[in-house]
Amino acid sequence: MFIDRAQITIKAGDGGNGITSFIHYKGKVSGGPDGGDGGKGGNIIFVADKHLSNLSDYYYKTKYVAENGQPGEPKDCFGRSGKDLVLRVPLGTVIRDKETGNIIADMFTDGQSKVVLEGGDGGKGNAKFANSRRHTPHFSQTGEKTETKKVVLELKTIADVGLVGFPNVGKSTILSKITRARPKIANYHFTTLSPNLGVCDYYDNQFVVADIPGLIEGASDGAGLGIEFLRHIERTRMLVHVIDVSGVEGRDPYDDYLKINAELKNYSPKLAKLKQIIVANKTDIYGAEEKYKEFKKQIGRKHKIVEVSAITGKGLDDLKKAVFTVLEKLPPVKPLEFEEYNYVKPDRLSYEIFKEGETFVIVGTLVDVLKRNVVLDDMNSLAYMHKVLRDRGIIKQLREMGATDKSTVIIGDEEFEFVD
Ligand SMILES: Nc1nc2c(ncn2[C@@H]2O[C@H](COP(=O)(O)OP(=O)(O)OP(=O)(O)O)[C@@H](O)[C@H]2O)c(=O)[nH]1
Ligand SMILES: [Mg+2]
Repeated sequence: MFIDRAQITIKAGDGGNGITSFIHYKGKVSGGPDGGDGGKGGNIIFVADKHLSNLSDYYYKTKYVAENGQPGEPKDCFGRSGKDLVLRVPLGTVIRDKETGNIIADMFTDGQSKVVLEGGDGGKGNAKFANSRRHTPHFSQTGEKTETKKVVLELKTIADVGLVGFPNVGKSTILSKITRARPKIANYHFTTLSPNLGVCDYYDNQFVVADIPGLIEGASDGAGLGIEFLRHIERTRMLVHVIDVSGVEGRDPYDDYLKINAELKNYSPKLAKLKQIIVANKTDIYGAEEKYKEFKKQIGRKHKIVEVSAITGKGLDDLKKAVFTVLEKLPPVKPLEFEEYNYVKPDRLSYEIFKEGETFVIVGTLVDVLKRNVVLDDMNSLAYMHKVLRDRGIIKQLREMGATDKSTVIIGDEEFEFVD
């Protein structure tokens, strides 16, 4: 099955807990703390892979969880880190945050990788909390817990040229003649159900052509196969608008032209504004000549028209040349533009408070941040720290845990008197 959109839930690994342990000698506790740190949780990493053509894997399996970090061990041993989970996606996959709709990444080039979720940090073992005043800390830090995230994967094919037109006008036939692609071709509507890609050689140059299902009037309201698949030509540089000028199906070529453009515009005004070359196809059919002349007049100078017969091959070299001449003047396909995404862990500023008699020890990532930002002999800096402690509810929590004027609060390597 061709799947070009999927919604999955991802979660990076939790950090392993640090542990509390003391040096044992012949079965007796004899010494200082030796509890090791927990390992880091595995990341969720997306990688673009040119060998993949659609997102079907993510349709069947929708939950992806990276491995957790292992807890620390005695003798100062670190817990093993969780393995990263690598999710391979086809080129052109756009990853979005389900909740905000923001683009997280556009997986544009083969091998490109993006860490979308970072594993939780391991907790520190009690060995890390020992210092000159605190020889035997009886506490260790828990590993950082990670949260799940829902992301939407959407394939937006990367191609230079998009073939558009009514069903059965010969789009797939043209692709099969100017590239080595072998799409299904048949004399009925909606033969093509998912995009086909082909590479067209033009002397020493190459361009990628995307053939998509046919459009009909009302497609933007869901008629026929709808307009969803237009996302596959959304980032093309130009369109080749294929018209059956023989009128064998009883429609008027110029009317077809207007209707397709109206549907393109309904999907996206930007898509409708892309440069178009018109291909007048099926000119081998009896009576097509007359209709073509009329059609050419109606199009006037709006677009370049190339007269072809995909069946006999007439005009296909002219078509390649016309397409290449336009492409030459256009910038290459570029990744989507979006604000750079950097995942911020929700509990980046986590902390825990441990009580040891009249002493309260605050540990956690918040402490690391404070340590970096606070200059101890600077009054403003200390006031800032007090504000952070108050804003985060830490002062309140300390009071609830029984802190009084006589209590000592330890933050990192520093001791403070508790001031309410
Ligand atoms: N006589 C004639 N028949 C053609 C020509 N080009 C395509 N056909 C025929 O038209 C029919 C439809 O061709 P396709 O290439 O499948 O058309 P399509 O536009 O891809 O159709 P959908 O995938 O349904 O949108 C097939 O029977 C082709 O053999 C042509 O230049 N002349
Ligand atoms: Mg087709």
